[in-house]
Amino acid sequence: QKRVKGVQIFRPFVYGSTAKLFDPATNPKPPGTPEDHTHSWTVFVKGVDDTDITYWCKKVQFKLHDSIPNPLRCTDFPSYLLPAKGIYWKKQANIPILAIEAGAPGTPFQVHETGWGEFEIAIKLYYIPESLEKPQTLYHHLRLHPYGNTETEKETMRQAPQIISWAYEEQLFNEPYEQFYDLLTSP
Ligand code: SLL
Repeated sequence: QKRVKGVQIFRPFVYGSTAKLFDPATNPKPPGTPEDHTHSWTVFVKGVDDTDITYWCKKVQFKLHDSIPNPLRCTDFPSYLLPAKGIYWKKQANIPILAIEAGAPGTPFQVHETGWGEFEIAIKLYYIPESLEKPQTLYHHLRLHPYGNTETEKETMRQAPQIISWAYEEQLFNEPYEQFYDLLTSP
């Protein structure tokens, strides 16, 4: 296996969270949700404009706060292979560890949850086997409450229907192996 010398490939993606306060009118609590949970939220990794990223990213693991049941959530197969849109639970050692939404290519790797507090989420990206790249971890602070540098920014967010905290990132593959380079650059 040879690396392609002097070549850097960048692939853009978006990661982050979207959170919504429970509200009887706009975001009712699903039955069985614990009393102290105040928000529903989603943490995700996806392509820019919902483009497919599974040609380089094979799976994503989300490490949630230890106070949450089964805090290690893994989306370990491309969601577009699933037959229909919906939430799927994968049983591993009889514990449902995977909640992903199936759909067309470009569907995010994501986890939906409910809770009451903000915390840091470790997001581990696994690359396709051909890449011979080690997984990489990035960190996202789950935002449930309005945030911002100024009172105006916070006030704007207070008016918004949900708290959005998204980041644009570019995955760098430095001198990729030839086989991976071909996969990254084939149309
Ligand atoms: C805080 N340091 O005190 C943080 C911890 C933990 C949030 C926040 C539990 C949800 C569940 C939940 O929301 N934990 O019980 O499933 O703010």
